[in-house]
Amino acid sequence: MAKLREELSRFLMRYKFGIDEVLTKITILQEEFLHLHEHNPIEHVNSRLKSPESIIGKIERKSLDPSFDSIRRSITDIAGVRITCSFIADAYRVFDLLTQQSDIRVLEVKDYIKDPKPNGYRSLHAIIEIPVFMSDGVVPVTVELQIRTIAMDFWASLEHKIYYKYDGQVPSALLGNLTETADIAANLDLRMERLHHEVLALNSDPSGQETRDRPGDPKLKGIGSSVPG
Ligand code: 0O2
Repeated sequence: MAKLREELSRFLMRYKFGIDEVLTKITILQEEFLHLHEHNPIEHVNSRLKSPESIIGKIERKSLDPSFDSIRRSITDIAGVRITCSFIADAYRVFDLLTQQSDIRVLEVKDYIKDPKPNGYRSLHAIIEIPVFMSDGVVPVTVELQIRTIAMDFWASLEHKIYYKYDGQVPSALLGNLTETADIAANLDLRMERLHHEVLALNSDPSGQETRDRPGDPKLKGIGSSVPG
């Protein structure tokens, strides 16, 4: 039992170091943005290491072989980092800045901003692999990245609380309300981003003559057309 505990804590330690590596990269980006650019795309960052109980729960739910090898291959969210950004374009920018780094390997991307879940959940997810240098060699560690806006994060944390309060059996009226609220939050994101661009344009042209959206902004294309104002 003592040996198993020791092995488990060594196994989880790698994931903690994987989180540390990703957080260092994010801190560097944040500090660089603070010094060199007017706008910092990152609002806040959270990280979490999955607890042994939660890992065991997932092994049971997914009927996985309980060996470390199988857990490493099948459970990709033992290490999780969530980055909250001000705007949708910032979420994609931070995603690119991180995933284009040469020591990061992207294993999977799920873009729930472009394709929201049926309940309205929006977020940009990626499973990445990052090298961790241990005393006995280098180990690739998988980390789940979740990148989203403040509005998406606000909605997801409320939905999460409601889901747990009702133990997954959320009344359908409440579910409908949640999905509607997710659409309102998405609309808020678009309007806030549009406002932000208008202020930027005003700053670059104080005469105020060029206050339209940037026509070529790919992240706003199409999705802004239904926004009133
Ligand atoms: P926790 O406690 O946040 O870690 P998986 O079972 O993880 O392999 P899945 O569902 O294919 O499978 O992964 P996906 O879609 O990338 O979602 C993983 C995580 O995204 C979840 O982790 C949540 O954190 C978040 N998430 C996904 N869908 C929703 C949603 O509808 N509402 C909210 N609030 N969060 C969501 P965990 O393990 O569920 O929880």
